[in-house]
Amino acid sequence: TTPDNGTTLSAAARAALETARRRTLRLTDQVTDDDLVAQHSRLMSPLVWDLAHIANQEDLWLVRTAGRRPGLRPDLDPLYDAFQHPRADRPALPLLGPAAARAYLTAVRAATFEVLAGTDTSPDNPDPLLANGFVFGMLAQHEQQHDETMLATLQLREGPPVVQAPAPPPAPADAATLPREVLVPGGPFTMGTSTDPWALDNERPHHTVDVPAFWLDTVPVSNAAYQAFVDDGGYREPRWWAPEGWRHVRKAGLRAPLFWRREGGRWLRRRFGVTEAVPPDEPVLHVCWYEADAYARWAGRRLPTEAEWEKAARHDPATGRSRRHPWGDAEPGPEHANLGQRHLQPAPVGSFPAGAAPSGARQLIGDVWEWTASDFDPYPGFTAFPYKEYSEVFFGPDYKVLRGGAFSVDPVAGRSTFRNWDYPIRRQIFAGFRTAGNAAGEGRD
Ligand code: AVJ
Ligand code: FE
Repeated sequence: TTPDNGTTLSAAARAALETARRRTLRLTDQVTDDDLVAQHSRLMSPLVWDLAHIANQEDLWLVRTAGRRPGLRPDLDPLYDAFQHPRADRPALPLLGPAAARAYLTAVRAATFEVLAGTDTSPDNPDPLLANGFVFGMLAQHEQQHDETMLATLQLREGPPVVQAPAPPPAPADAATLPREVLVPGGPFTMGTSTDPWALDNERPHHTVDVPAFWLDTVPVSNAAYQAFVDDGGYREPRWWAPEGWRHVRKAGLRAPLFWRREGGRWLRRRFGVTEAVPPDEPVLHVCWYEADAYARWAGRRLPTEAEWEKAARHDPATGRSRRHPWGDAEPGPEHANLGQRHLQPAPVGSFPAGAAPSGARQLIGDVWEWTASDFDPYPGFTAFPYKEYSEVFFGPDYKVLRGGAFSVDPVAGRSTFRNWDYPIRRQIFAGFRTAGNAAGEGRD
């Protein structure tokens, strides 16, 4: 549950920063220096940029801002400012090399821990950046987001594998007999949070939203279900697609999810350097918003709105309260959700009965990010904190919201209020979806 004093939050911040750092190093320790500086995709930075950017943001926010120290390399700020250089241009910048980037990470981290040890992280600290250790939690979440980005870069990279992890456990026995959909009763619920200590600005403040009853898929859409859409000619049929989606399908020549390939009459899929038959019972992955939207229309369904998704993931009809997670307020454990890069793939649909929501929906947290129907907009009463470039500059119709987090996401960001966003054409993120349907007049609570 939520830690409630400075000591607990200090220890939690330290642990979260250490977990992220172990992952940062693990993701890159099998990668050669040439590979670290290479551009594996124009959509991504060279990995060596991510490494030094992680260090530079920590230098800026923890050493200089929280610690009021001169910092280690303020001169590097322009080079590692994501807004000054688009990803495609970053390989040409005079970046720190791999050894220098790693040394920068280590040096900043030593200073960070000195700052943390001297910081009052109790809720009473009048500085909102320091109260509850917020800025330390924010930087742990920042690093884990770049760990996810680096994992996406490694997925795009051609060549033999440089990351491995054990497969998740097989689906539980009841996975085959779950109802196709669950009913989420209508009525108001509390969306967002004003109290979660490390919730980011876009998750705040909490507010009441009246969500009519709706049906939601019990589990994410599987590869088998999605393949039925592909095999039915879904990518050749304009009526399933939003107009801009159809233009994109034509222009980009989309025929199936990213990393799928047709060979000898069957679908193969490349994952982290290994090619295998598409596993039918895994959630579909690497589809863009337009593909998710088209599939839903083909299936006679629609994507859930962001409010519907969050209600399904948090609202407890028995108490009227919004929980932190679908299963309750307990921290995510391995029995609840596939998070934290323990496995480098989603678990089969129907996994994690212990992580089910009150409605019976499973896998809302972990496994795959889920596209929602909604644009990335601020909640009523939103204030940018601590900087406009985290969320505010992205608000508007250009971005669609994703919820729930994938196997790539650390538990530090695996809460049901967390919001992710991307362009509706993007497929390199670890995104799938589930569908919804109206249930007018049914089951108001
Ligand atoms: C929230 C995943 C869209 O990667 O652009 C990283 C997270 N913000 N550094 C991104 C982020 C600043 C952000 N997303
Ligand atoms: Fe960043």
